[in-house]
Amino acid sequence: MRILIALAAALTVAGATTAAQAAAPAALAAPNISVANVQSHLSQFQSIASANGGNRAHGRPGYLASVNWVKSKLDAAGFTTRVQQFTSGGATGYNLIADYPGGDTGNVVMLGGHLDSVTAGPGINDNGSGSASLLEIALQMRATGFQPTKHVRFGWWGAEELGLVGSTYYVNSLATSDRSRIKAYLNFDMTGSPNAGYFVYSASGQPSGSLALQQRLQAGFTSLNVQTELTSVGGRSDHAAFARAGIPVGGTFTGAEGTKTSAQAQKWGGTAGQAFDRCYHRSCDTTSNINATALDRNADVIAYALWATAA
Ligand code: DPN
Ligand code: ZN
Repeated sequence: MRILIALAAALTVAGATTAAQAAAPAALAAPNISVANVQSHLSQFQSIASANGGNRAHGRPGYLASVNWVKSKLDAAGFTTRVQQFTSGGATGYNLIADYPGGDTGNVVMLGGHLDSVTAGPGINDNGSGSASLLEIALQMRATGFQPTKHVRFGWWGAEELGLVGSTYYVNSLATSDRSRIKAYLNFDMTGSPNAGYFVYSASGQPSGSLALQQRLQAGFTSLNVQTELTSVGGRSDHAAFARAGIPVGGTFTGAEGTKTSAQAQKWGGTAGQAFDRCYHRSCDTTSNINATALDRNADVIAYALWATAA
């Protein structure tokens, strides 16, 4: 699905064609993100887990293998990547940071999600889903020749499952000046839950500027004719450190161990009285534990929000 931004319409003043309108493209289109490509990245994460004792957890070989694989794809697409090391629970952890060349480095839009799984399983929905979607969107920036005004940076966080360790380490490692250059952070953690809900992070209680991000994500779902609910994810994912630093935050989520109500099942389909993700933090969080429609819609909404925010 493709989401169009009606820029030309917004520039039309009383039927007059302004110089700006004449120079602008008819519409700024975020690319339609191929869910098949996202699923192929998920298969890669599954293979990495299978070859490394069944998981991609902090301190286990499947985690570093995940970092190295994502990094190789980004390097080949011309991103500037770096691996940031930290220590947690006596093991070395890694964040992967990838900068898209160009844009105003004083005005940075950042997107991220955690790349580690729990030790119980391969972590395909949690959080292969967000990780794979962000990777595909990064690759499509390059493939479509997107040249945003703002600078775009991605983060794949380590040791989220140990208490948001990697993202917290990253934010704390930034000089005050670098922190103030980050104007928005968008987080994607679990975007393909099998019994999916469509949740957008609530801006309530978050730094000012978060409401615009919330509304942009809501608008993306509206254009796909998908109803959403707001959710307060609080300190349950990697946006928390950014919010504490005063950076506007937003994100989407398709649900974890919570139970879908009958009102939600009527709105979204799926099964009432059942968890959004029955395999949450379990060995069955494999490539079978993914709702391809939810994965697809969220990937398209992420792209929509990125193209609109960084333009
Ligand atoms: N942080 C997720 C996990 O890794 O377990 C769960 C979660 C994600 C909860 C997003 C709420 C919102
Ligand atoms: Zn988790």
